[in-house]
Amino acid sequence: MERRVFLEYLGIIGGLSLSSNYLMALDLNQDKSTHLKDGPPPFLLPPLPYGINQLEPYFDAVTLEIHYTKHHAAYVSNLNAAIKQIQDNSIKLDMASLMMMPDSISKDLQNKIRNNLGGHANHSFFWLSLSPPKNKPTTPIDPAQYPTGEDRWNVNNRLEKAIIAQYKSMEGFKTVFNEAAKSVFGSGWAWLVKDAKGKLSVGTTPNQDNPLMSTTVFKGIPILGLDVWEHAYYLKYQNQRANYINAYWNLINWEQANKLFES
Ligand code: MN3
Repeated sequence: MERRVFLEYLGIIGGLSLSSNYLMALDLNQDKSTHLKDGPPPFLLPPLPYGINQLEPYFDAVTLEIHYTKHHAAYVSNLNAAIKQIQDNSIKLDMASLMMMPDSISKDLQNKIRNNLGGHANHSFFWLSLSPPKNKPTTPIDPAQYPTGEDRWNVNNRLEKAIIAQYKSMEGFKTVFNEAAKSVFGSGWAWLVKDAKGKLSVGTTPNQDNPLMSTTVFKGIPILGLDVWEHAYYLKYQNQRANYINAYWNLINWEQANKLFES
């Protein structure tokens, strides 16, 4: 799938239907017609769909800027460096193919691709899964007292209905998701995914692994994903990961999550 689809997904190209799933949305691989002549086309750092300070106060601008322009950008450049080393011309250099970790790639290179492709895909997805808060607090609030985020839920959406059917209530789901996010030892991600039949599950992946990778134990199609690496929160929240997780509920783009669930 082409770059156009990703741009559609971001809403940059108006009037066209949104892409139908996560991988199509994230496959940033550009014009494949040229890569056989010129080497693999580079993956690109996608634009942030909001300003760097628009997720305040929940995600602060300094952390977001470093996260996006340093961490995410490094995954992209390291990924591009790794795929340049792939010797096997039969390997397709798109996200879906690379996530299957082709056997003909050396273990060392597989690890580089796993970490950096995962880092690139997960962060691209993460930025898209957030949106600015509607009602910003006008005075500083202790993060332990942040709102619950339930003003962002739309219980008429299919996703929220499916969540309530499976987890009894949105609050019940929130508890399960928060516990998963808190349980990640070291660095990793918490996810809400669906299987091929639309059944939901919550789980985690270590490091930059992704539920779509062949190497991952927890599998599914991502609907929501939360970065719980310390680089995502430490400047603002220090060791209080639970406060960062609570803040996240004020930024979840449920409209988009619902579109992914329905696709
Ligand atoms: Mn991160």
